[in-house]
Amino acid sequence: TTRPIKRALVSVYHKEGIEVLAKAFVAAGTEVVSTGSTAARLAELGVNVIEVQKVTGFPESLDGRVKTLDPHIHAGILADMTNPDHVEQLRELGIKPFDLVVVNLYPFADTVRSGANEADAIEKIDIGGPSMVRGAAKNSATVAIITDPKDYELVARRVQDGTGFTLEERRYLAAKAFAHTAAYDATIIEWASRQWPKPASLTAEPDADDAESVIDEKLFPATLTETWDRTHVLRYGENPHQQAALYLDPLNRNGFAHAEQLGGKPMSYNNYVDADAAWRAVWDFAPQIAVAVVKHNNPCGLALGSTVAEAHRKAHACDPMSAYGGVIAANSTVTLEMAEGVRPIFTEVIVAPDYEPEALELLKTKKKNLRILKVSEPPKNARQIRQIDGGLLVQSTDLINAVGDDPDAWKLVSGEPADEETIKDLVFAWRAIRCVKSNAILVAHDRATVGIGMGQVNRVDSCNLAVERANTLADGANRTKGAVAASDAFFPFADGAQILIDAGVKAIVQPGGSIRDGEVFEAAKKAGVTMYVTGTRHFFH
Ligand code: 93A
Repeated sequence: TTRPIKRALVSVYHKEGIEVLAKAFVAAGTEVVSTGSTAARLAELGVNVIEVQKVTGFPESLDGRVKTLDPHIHAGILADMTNPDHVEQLRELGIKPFDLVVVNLYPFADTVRSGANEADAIEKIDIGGPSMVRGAAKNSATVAIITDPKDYELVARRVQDGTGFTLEERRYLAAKAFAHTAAYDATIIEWASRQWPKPASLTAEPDADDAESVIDEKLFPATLTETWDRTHVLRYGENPHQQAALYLDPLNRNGFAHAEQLGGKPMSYNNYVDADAAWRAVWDFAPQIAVAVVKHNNPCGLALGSTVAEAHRKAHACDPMSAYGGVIAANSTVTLEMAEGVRPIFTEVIVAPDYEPEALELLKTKKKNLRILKVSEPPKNARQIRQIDGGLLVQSTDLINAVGDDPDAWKLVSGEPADEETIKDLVFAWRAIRCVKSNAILVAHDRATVGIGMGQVNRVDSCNLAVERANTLADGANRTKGAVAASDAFFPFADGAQILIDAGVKAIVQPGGSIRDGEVFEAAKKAGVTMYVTGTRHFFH
């Protein structure tokens, strides 16, 4: 399986360290094919190098974009010389195989980091290099691929002593090479998705053909044949005259339905619905500490805190009246301090990834009816299933850090850019609004909701509700003044935004995209209110 290196292809951006290779090539009489400046450098070092154009019969062209992208090169890389048919074809084509490919890629990451403009960055996206690397890695049956200058010494030795590499070694080098191109592409993806965010013209619902082609087959198989096992028969359904049971999704073994109950009465159908909503509201805020209080499938308070107890206090303070008989979810371990805070509040269910032993003890002994659930983090690529008459609708979960959630990509359409503190509140409000039933308007201050308007059939009512809740539930305090607001979808008219502006919010975040965006932005501008558009929305019905 060891293959001596008789013919090598060398194309390296960084020329450092190739002296040692050159020396070995000369000593062993290796035939070396190489690109422009690599060939020049190797020639300087005394290698009798063959320029790539000689092999391709085609000039290096388009400013170097096309150098090695040619079948005379790629057939030489990809021919499996253990396959007699490949050997025969190469002979007929007059192409010689390579035993070794040495490539290092255009320095894309360094170029971007140096603050280069877009055109320069694009020019540093290596296409020919990764093609050779991946070709050689695929064909590790006969080719050794080197992408790491640290390996030059090793290669030089193997060239010079005529041993080449064993199959095992070539396979290892191939795996390393695939990792290298994957990391290279990941850098390009990160840059491109920042540089070229999704334009509004593509944010509309994809048409059916599009949707079919991008669907994740694991979550959306052509036929749902998975087995869903019944785990609990519930006492009754949403109402006592309805029968009900819980089934487990085989594709989401960490989901909320799999929660372990540590105390309290059996879970009811409505408990499951509300506790799921509460858990959904907080879990992916991590590593930030978040607590939600939910009633009737909607949050009546959601907040971040430096401790879980603080987050709970802030969430509860949003709407203490509605929190009565609610469900509480925390995305981090419930501490004794939080348990003390929960103790006086009539609560149906508490959900968290864990409990301090003293906290659990207190909840179990002092709140005997409280259902205590311990749940692990669900997978990020989970799906949601909803029944319609005669069918099931399946969609991927709307997660925090969805497209459009990064404030760096938001567009300022009115007022001054928000200061750091305000941005933090806007980001919180925008993330929090995912769990509020549409039409949703959320007013927030200091990383806590202070007024939520949800589930209304027009946005004006949601705006009024959010403002009213913020200000009537606060013992006379004005909680909208100086706060921020988020809207889960665009304002179709300026009237809803005007209600928030009149209530004194200093900044608003919303998707934008209404035909009357101009009027909405104008209303904010007139009042000197900062407004950002995100380009994506967070409907939740
Ligand atoms: O512009 S490319 O994507 N097109 C090519 O056909 C090609 N072939 C090799 N870049 C290409 N390369 C890259 O050129 C290699 O990955 C290497 O980084 C560099 C070496 O070119 P030179 O030898 O002229 O410095």
